[in-house]
Amino acid sequence: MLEPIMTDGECSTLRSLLENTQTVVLCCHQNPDGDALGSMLAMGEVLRYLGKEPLMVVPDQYPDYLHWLPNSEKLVRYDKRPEYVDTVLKIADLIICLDFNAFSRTDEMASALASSPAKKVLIDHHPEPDIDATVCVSHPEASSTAELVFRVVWQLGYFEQLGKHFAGPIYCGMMTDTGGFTYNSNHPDIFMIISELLTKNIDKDKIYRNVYHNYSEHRLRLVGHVLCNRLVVDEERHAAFYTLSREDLKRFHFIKGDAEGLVNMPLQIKGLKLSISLREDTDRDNTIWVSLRSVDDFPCNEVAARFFNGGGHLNASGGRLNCSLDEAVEIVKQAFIAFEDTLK
Ligand SMILES: [Mn+2]
Repeated sequence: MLEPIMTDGECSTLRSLLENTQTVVLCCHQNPDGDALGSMLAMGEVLRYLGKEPLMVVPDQYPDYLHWLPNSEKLVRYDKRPEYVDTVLKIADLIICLDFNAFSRTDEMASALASSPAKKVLIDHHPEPDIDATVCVSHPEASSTAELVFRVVWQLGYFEQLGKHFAGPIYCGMMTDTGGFTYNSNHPDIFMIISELLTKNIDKDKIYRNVYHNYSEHRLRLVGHVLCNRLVVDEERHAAFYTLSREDLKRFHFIKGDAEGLVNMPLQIKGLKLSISLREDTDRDNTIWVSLRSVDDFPCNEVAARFFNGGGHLNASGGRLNCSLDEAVEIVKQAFIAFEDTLK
């Protein structure tokens, strides 16, 4: 039913890597999201099925709404235990890179990954992979890395033997990277995969609630505050932005994950094509985290690359500025003007 995603050669190379290596490290990008963690935990389950206990490393903290994921207590944070992870990376025979396309996306962990003698496998859906991998499964058109992990496992023939601790994280990754299957999810295969996952007795409604109905009262009030007081809509250019200052974050007891999904909300305005979030870092001065979302064929990744030192997908991108919030607002206004022909 599903088209193979790897060539026969890639498939047998990957099988032999997975079955014949001893020390395996799984890793994902910094600020891990549902897709990064879901892909990693599902892959961890595959290796456990093959009789190995992989080291699963996240570069830094992951959001509270993902703590329910099975086996997440086994995740090791690189920012907390760098020496330990470095030691394992030096003796590892295999590193599986999930949901990122360049080592720099793992922040502090990048040099240890690059210098490790281990063979690398890349499974990812970000464009232009820049990692020298023995097996590279890179498909920017895929809904999520979790979908790719499913397809890889399906082709390897492992799926039947796996259970809900594989299926749940895969569903979580696919769901979160498509906004609950509301964008980038029109391919019929996606729903074939979901129907296979459901045979493993996952509770998809519970997974939805775990992820999307897991907010504090503060988060809800922060959303109200942003939409009411911080959102600036450029009606003429079909674009909007908002700011989240450190003061705002403090006032609403901001914790990691509280801004999740907020940047999509302005796109609920009829005709709006581009939404940009500017968030001041909670600790570092002059660091603004930029998040961009767009609809249809408007390329927010081009805006991210040209104005915000970033990049990403056509409809979902990110970036970072080293300046004040006021200066960042000026840059957003310039970006709206620069892209006005495409926006109008
Ligand atoms: Mn992803």
